[in-house]
Amino acid sequence: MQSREPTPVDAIFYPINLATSFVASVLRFGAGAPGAPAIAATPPVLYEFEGCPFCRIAREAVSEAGVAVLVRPCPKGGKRFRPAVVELGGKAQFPYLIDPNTDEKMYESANISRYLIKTYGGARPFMQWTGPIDLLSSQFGVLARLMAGTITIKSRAPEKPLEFTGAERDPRARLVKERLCSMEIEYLWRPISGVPTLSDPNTGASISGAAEIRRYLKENYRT
Ligand SMILES: N[C@@H](CCC(=O)N[C@@H](CS)C(=O)NCC(=O)O)C(=O)O
Repeated sequence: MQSREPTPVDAIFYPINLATSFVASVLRFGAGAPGAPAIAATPPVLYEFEGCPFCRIAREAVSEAGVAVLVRPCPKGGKRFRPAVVELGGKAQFPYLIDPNTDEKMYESANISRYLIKTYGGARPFMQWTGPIDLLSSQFGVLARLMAGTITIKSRAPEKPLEFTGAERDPRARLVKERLCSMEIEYLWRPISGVPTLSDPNTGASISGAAEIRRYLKENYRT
């Protein structure tokens, strides 16, 4: 069930969250605009977490490539998907990408970015031309959000992955992805511009708007 009214805490903190998320987007000079949509027979799987500056670089490439990916969030201390990365790749390092369409598996944000662009299209994300500023500004972006999406929040795992649309560059979408990440909720991410939307095949719910989605996640999946 989704209540209509924000709690007083949400009403106070949401505008602050939105403002600092906007700062994070500005620090990236608006990088992460969705490119032309690309089709993958099966979505590549991205293991990452929002509070990781390297993972942002990989997510911006996902956006640029316009390809939908299955995100398996791996915040620090996460138990749901982190172990799989160690098992599959040999170490806990993020981001990590698996593409079932080509059987490619890889660490390293630069390799992931190059691979996605080469395989699914788009141009090299522009921040990568800035050399060390790329990582530095991504780190500042993490700090602007007080490292949101780094630690876990107790949650119940949905049976089927949720489906989320929103652009990497969009401050509202970031607020949703941070929440999904901390709750270790797997989701099919379609990097598309516009108001963020969430569909939940487990309940049939369809929600738009970041504040509403965050509330839905809290009410339905927090334990
Ligand atoms: N050179 C790697 C660095 C990746 C990296 O250091 N990621 C950090 C998170 S920001 C990590 O995996 N730390 C170990 C952990 O979170 O357990 C890249 O560009 O992907």
